[in-house]
Order: sequence, then C-alpha cells, then structure tokens
Amino acid sequence: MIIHVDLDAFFASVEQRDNPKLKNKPVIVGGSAFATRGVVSTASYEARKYGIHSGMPLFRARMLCPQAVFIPVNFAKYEQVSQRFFSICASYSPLIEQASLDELYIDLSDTQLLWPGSLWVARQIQSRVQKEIGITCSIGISAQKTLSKIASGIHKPNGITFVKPGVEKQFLAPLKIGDIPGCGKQTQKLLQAIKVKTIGDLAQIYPDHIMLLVGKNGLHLWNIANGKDDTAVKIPDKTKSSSRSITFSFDTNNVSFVEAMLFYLCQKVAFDLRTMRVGGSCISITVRTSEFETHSIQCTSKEPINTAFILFTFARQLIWKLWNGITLIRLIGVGISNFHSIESQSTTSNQLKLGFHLNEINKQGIKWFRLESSLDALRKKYGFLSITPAVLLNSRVSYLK
Ligand code: TTP
Ligand code: MG
Repeated sequence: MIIHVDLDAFFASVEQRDNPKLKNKPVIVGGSAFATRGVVSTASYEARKYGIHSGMPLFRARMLCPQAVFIPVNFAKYEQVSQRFFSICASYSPLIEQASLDELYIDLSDTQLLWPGSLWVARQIQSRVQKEIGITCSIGISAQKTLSKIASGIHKPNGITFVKPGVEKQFLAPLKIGDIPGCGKQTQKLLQAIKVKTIGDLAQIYPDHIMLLVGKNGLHLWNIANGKDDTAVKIPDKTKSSSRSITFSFDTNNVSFVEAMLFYLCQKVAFDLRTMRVGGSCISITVRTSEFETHSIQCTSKEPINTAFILFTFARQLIWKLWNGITLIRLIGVGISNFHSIESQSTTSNQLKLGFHLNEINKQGIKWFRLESSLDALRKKYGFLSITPAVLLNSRVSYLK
C-alpha cells in the first residue's frame, strides 16, 4: 500500500500554531513583509470560505476578506517544520518520496510485516504530526500512487481516506476530471468540450480519442481513470544543483543594492554547498526585468567553489554581462551545479582538503573558507542573519531570511 500525506493549509496552520490568537480566524499567508504586491501562498480554512485561494493577488484577498490577518511568508520556519514532518513519516518506511514541503508518499510494501496495517500507520502519523508538530494533516491510502494523492484531498482537513484494492475505478468514477493531478485547466476544457466531466466519463471513452485530443498525457489520464497506475514511489536522486533567488517588492536599478543582494544570495548558496559537503563548478545568474523578461547566463570555474567570496567574484562578472545597470529589475538569482564531493578530493594536504579549490583562484581562499565555515556554525545555531557582512546592513535587510 502507498500512503500520501499532505499537511492542511500548511503555511497558515503553522502561523496559527505559533500565535494562538489566530486560531479559528481567517489567516492569509503571502508576500514579503514589505511587499505591496504579491499573491496568496495559502489561506486558512476559515479564510477559504470567503473564496480566497493560493495564487490570488493579495489586494483581491484583502477586498474579499478585509478582516483576515495577513502574514508574510517565512520559508525558513516552514522548512524546519517540513523536516520534522519528513522524519516522523520516515520512521515507518525507508521508501519515502517527498513531493513538496508539505506532502510525501510512503510505500509500505517492504515494511508491511512491521506494522499492524496501513490504516494503523496513517493514524499514527496523524496523531504524531498533531502532537509533535502541532498541526493537522490529511492522508490517502491505496495500492496506487496517484490514487493515494487524490484520496488524501477528499476528506480535508484532518481526514483519512482508504481505497480498498480492487475498487479503484468505482471510487474514482464520480470525481471530477480536474481531481486527477496533471489534468490542468486546458486539458479539462478540451475534455469538457466532448462532455467528459467526471473521471467515470473519462474511463469510458477510447484512449486513442483522448490522445488525439490532448496528446500523450491523455493515455496517462485514461489509465488513472481506469484504475491502472504503476507509478512507483522513488527516493529522489541526490541534489545536483543549488540555487537561490530574490524577488524585490519594487523594481530597482540601484547598483549597490543589487550587488549587495547578489552577495547575500551567494552566501546562501555557498552555505548550502558546505552543508552538503560539495563544491560546484558551473555558476549561473538569472535576472528578471520589470517587463518580466528573464535572462540567464552561466560560466564554469576551473575548480569547484564553495565559498560565497569566490562565488560572488564570478556572479558579479556574470551579472554585468546581463545587465546594463539602468534597466529596472525585479528578480535576481544565483545557481551552481556540477558538484564535486569535498571528501572525494584525492589530496592528502589538510589545507587543501579544507579549501581545496581556493588556493588556485585566490591566495586569500583558505582564509575565506575558514571564516565562512565558522559563520556556518553560528548560523546553524542562531539563524542565518545572526551574523552578516556589513554591506548587507545598508540594504533592505527586511527582505532577507
Ligand atoms: P498545498 O498542499 O497545495 O496547500 P495547503 O497545504 O496550504 O492546503 P491544503 O489543506 O489544501 O493542502 O500547498 C502547501 C503549501 O505550499 C501552502 O501552504 C503554501 C505553498 N503554496 C504556495 O506558496 N503557492 C501555491 O500556489 C500553492 C498551491 C501552495
Ligand atoms: Mg497541503
């Protein structure tokens, strides 16, 4: 059996948990602290009654429900909660796939003898998530991955939906085609045009007909509708790249501000690299203009990089190839890929092991590596911004997390 677990109104539930005054109130999470624009990330179930949903512009949500409490997104906090959520679920099976911050699949095939049953595991997870994290989740259980995901959405919030093997098709028949993940608005329109509204309708037409209409994905949807799905739960490959970006709440061409933000992103990326004990050698920069044009550029360093100082020297050169310092921009991003493990360096020199790449690029390299590694320890204990280069103090630190 495969279990799909999805946290209820995730960001909003975490905010309600942390501020008891918000319990049972409409809470809308979205945007940054100083954003004048932005969209709803999520809304508490109390706020959803007013028609508010993810992706809606914040100004519209304010119009629909002025009495709601609006809270900016705090990713760092939700990431921490997400990690605890994962570790609770991982104690029931090693075959676990995290699909997003708040949802994951657990395949119980190899561990079924360990537990009294999949329903028992689901109840355990629900009660532990409630007790240990303080929020609720909804769970779907079936013999198929996609079906379990559909099922977890049926009795939200705080529900468990169990679909017995053998009755998949009957269970799905009355549901809307839009309930199948991957059946987007466009596909729904095309299918509705031939009077296919429910999953049962979809199951009954010829697969060739659907494929003609919506392409290859049609066959996948038809199989799901007919209770056929052999998609496996898979442990994701190790991370192969790392990237960070910032959307400003106003468009800017302030060079020192943009460079300071670029340096900040480099610190975030380098911190992630050191945490993973890797260095990367393919550096990329993304800039999105106020006109929503997105430009990217990349380069390769001779040696793998894992310090913000070196990464920034590359990133700064790259951004000036993309940007004239005049065009207004709304987003910048820094990415790095082509990872090399630090442990796999064949050198025996301690110094090179520590800052293996840096001597070649810059005589100061080792110093930077040592400095930044010491900052890592402080940041892991007290938060990323507990210590920061002075250059960021002059920028709008309110953006940073
Ligand atoms: P979802 O699981 O889709 O939504 P949810 O957990 O808020 O509500 P539900 O009870 O229906 O599961 O997404 C998880 C989180 O991801 C959500 O709390 C906020 C974030 N998110 C966005 O930031 N933007 C989006 O458009 C969506 C859909 C989610
Ligand atoms: Mg959710």
